[in-house]
Amino acid sequence: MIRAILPLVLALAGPAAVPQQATPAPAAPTPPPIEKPVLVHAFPHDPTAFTEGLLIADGTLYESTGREGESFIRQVDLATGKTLRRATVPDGLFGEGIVAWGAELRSVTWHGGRGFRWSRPALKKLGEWRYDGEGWAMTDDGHHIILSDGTPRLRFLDPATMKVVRTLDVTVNGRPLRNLNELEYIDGQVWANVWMTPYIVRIDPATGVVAGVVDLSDLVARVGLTDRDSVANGIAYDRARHRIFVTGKNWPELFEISLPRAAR
Ligand SMILES: [Ca+2]
Repeated sequence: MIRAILPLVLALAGPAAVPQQATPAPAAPTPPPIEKPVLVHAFPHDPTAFTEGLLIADGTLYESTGREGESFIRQVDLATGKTLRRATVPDGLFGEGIVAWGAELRSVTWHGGRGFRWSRPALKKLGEWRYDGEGWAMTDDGHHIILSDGTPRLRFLDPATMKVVRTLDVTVNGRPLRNLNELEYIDGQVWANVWMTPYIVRIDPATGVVAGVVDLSDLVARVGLTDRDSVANGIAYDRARHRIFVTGKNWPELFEISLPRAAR
């Protein structure tokens, strides 16, 4: 875990000191601010849920979970954390993220390029779609579906065809930032959990530059899990009520958070 965190920490720390040279190096990019969120409210969360995707659509919370044999698409009651409906990801695949589009949820799986379409809220499987490479998470900006795959490159898909229309290379301090995982589009930025770290990065969707880092360390400490896989993952935005929710894999709680106004 330490090794996984180091690249981001090093990147955030800015360029290493170098001996004075005759030719000055180009100005380094300004490091993004690191922001501690305010905890607004804690809700129960199913500790068996290996959270891969989280979203709110039409006031309803949906969650997808991973691991073979434990991969589900769920409708969840926010107040109690109870599963209201559940669909099983087919064929023992490792489920990853979900996105709501129209009257559907669409989901991806880790390996094999198999995505699925589900009705909502009934969660009946409607069909399948394909993509290249791995699938980690999705969100949408109202025009395109955005797909992460663990690399620094986000794919923007045409929701009608699910084909790639553009890509976005994400950088922090001028360096590529890999392990982009769960996504949420919030007020004109793409938020992404960085896998195996307590950080969410806020990405400018025009440039790919990380504009801010949300540090969930206090919430990680609060849940106190020691399993190295029980990382922060899952971001949902209630667009109607401007509420932001985060959780983690097997976390017993799901949190509404806010950022200090100055950070937004
Ligand atoms: Ca999300």
